[in-house]
Amino acid sequence: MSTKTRQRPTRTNTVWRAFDGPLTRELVLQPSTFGLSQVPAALQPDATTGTVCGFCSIGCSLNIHLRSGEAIHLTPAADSLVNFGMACPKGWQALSVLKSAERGTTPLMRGGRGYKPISWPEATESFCHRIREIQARHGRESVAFLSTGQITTEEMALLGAVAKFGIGMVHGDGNTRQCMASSVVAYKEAFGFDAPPYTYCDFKESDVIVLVGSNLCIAHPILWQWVLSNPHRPQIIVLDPRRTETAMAATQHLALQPKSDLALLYGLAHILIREDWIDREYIEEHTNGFDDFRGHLARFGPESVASLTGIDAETLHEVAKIIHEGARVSFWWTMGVNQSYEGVRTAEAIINLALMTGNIGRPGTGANSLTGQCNAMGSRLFSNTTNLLGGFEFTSEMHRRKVADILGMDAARIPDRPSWSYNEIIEGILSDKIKGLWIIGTNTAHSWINQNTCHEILDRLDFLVVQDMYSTTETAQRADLYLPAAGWGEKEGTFINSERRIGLVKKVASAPGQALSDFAIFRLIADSWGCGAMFATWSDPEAVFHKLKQLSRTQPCDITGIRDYQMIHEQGGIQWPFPEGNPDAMSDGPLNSQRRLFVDGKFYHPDGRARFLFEMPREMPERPSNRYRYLLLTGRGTAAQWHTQTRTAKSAVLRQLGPRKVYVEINPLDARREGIRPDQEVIVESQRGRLRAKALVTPTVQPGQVFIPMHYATTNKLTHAHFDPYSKQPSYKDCAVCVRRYEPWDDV
Ligand SMILES: Nc1nc2c(c(=O)[nH]1)N[C@H]1C(S)=C(S)[C@@H](COP(=O)(O)OP(=O)(O)OC[C@H]3O[C@@H](n4cnc5c(=O)[nH]c(N)nc54)[C@H](O)[C@@H]3O)O[C@H]1N2
Ligand SMILES: Nc1nc2c(c(=O)[nH]1)N[C@H]1C(S)=C(S)[C@@H](COP(=O)(O)OP(=O)(O)OC[C@H]3O[C@@H](n4cnc5c(=O)[nH]c(N)nc54)[C@H](O)[C@@H]3O)O[C@H]1N2
Ligand code: SF4
Ligand SMILES: [Mo]
Repeated sequence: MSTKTRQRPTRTNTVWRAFDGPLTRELVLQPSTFGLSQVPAALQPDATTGTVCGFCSIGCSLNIHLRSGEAIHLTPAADSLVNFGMACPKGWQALSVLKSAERGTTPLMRGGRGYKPISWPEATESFCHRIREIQARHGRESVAFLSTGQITTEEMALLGAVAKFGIGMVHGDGNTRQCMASSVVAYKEAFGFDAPPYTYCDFKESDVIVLVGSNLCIAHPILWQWVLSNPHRPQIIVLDPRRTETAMAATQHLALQPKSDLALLYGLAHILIREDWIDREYIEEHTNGFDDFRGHLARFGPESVASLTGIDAETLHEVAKIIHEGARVSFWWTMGVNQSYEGVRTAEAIINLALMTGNIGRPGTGANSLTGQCNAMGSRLFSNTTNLLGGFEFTSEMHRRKVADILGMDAARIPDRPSWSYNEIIEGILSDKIKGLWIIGTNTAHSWINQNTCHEILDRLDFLVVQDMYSTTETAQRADLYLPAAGWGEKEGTFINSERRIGLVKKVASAPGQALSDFAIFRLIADSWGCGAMFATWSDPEAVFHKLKQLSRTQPCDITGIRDYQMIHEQGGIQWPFPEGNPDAMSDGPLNSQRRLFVDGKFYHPDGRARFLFEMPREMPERPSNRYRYLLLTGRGTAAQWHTQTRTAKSAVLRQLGPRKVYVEINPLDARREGIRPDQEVIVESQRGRLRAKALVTPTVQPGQVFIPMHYATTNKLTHAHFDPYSKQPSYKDCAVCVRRYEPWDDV
């Protein structure tokens, strides 16, 4: 390990656990190992271009080295504002996952015995014919789409416009529902717009960093590097039931009981008020609802909070004091918060802490939700699913007219209702309201909660279209029609990263066979449907980008000051908002590269104030019982595995860096109690299904809890379909299971 990254050995030690093994250490830490001098002459690049990584939402800049216009290898961009010369294993391997025999090379139609290859005209004609037929028989709303945070913003916008304004669908949602919906609702309610306020530099400038349900070392490895580059020797407080890699590297780990966050956060707020450790001036000038919140907190004294959370009153007090003493405190959260039956209120409880202590709008502060996928943030603004394009409301006639005017379309074509959410679409299939479904860039049959029912449900459809890079995904294999899509690196467009930075992705490789970019597929479908004329000026991604700019005008996410793609490229990404005429856009010098929101204390509600929101905690719907003794937590396993592994499993290097087979982490006390030895095969069972796994006996999970990564096809056989009532986000991290030894007669 290089000495540079070992400024504070006690912390870095454990970080690299995620990448254990000499090979990966080099991959992550020493780009120079892969210096161009070592590349054989025949493979020397003749050009290099910059792009943004297509896996996680950090949005690392990568330099792609080309020969005759095709990528031959890549290195992380040393001058990047985001990743300063580093990448995690997924980034390093981004090109290798494109080359696979499992890539779709031609459209496929399900026939009598399996699938038969068809041409694009046949595919789009069949798509339109079947969908028209279903709509004629069951109504316009009987066909829906499910999309993704992993295509470009321009593709999302085109899909949302073609599907809703062209084809007349009303319902279309994205996999971002599984991921970000709770943060979206929390921000809208508290700030008046879905606006994560931070810039990554805040990790570097904080003196207290609070991470709630966020395993940065695994899920956002380069952000952990930002934490390590912090010169203030920050306090790092991690709230996570598991002793994750991040928790081990923190200065304080609160291993709270799962889903007791709300009580704990209210407990902290209670102490902050009691000790008068709050910023009265900030509360007075910039917020609403504090007095009611204070009243609500009366019930969350440290003693009762201790009994609910498992965190004693003294520790709670100590943490409140650290927050009070910090001059710059930043609060960050991810799926341990959002994926919950009370995710919205938990996110809002974090926002409340930032507001009441005045930790917002200044360097090193903020109530900061970390996004997951490379373009989840693009989806939040421009996918035309829950919001009308650009963060507008479908229900507002004024908004519909405004959007229609900008796009030169008939306002009557815009639905006057928001879409059903993902779970409502799935339930709609069950109640025969949805008969046709178009799935783009998400692997529903693996990743949706409670998979057994999900499989049955997908099989009920009259027509399932799956558009994916690979024809072998669990979902593609259930399709009536499969459309082969180009992936990251094979097309152009923009992504928006977690810190609201718009980055440019380039075409650096050719898609295999007849696979087409999603953009091209949406245009073909529009033409075949007969609504192509509506999209005549949506000719290429950059033309669409200019439309999105116009839609954003005067919205909080105004990007009218971005001249064109070239400007994004030159600046290494530009954070929204970036309105026309802003001082940065006017100057010839370099842009202010780290921009945060709410510097002036003005929020997006009409009165300019942020709101305190709160509610009593709810009962966990499925608590462990005598029969199902353990609470199952799920999440990310290693830095080398991405979600359902359709992409990462294609790389020989990445396959070496994550366990191939499903495993369950179980505490040594529980293992002993169940008579389970390390590495033994076990059965994990919930009320809904069971799976076979290898036991990883480890004290990183608490007694009474077990953990299984989401990367394995069987994990969601166990999960229990329940949701946050406001965001409709699935609560993936709490259901009751039993664990026992596998016996030879077990049929699993
Ligand atoms: N390597 C890798 N990186 C990824 C991804 C990937 O698949 N692989 N996916 C990306 C995506 S889309 C996302 S959304 C992010 C997710 O990033 P994270 O949210 O950081 O990842 P998770 O492992 O899902 O969940 C984080 C933690 O929540 C904890 N947790 C569970 N229940 C509770 C609870 O009740 N309270 C608290 N406080 N914590 C709890 C879990 O123990 C887990 O350690 O990662 C992104 N980055
Ligand atoms: N138990 C449990 N389940 C979970 C979670 C959990 O923590 N626990 N986390 C949830 C979260 S946060 C998320 S984000 C979801 C992720 O769940 P999914 O979205 O299902 O996961 P991916 O494997 O990323 O699937 C993306 C699909 O898109 C394809 N693809 C990639 N790029 C492109 C492209 O450019 N065009 C097209 N057309 N296709 C493309 C890939 O091949 C892949 O099949 O899983 C959720 N499920
Ligand atoms: S940290 Fe995220 S954006 Fe950076 S290289 Fe890894 S997957 Fe890509
Ligand atoms: Mo996610």
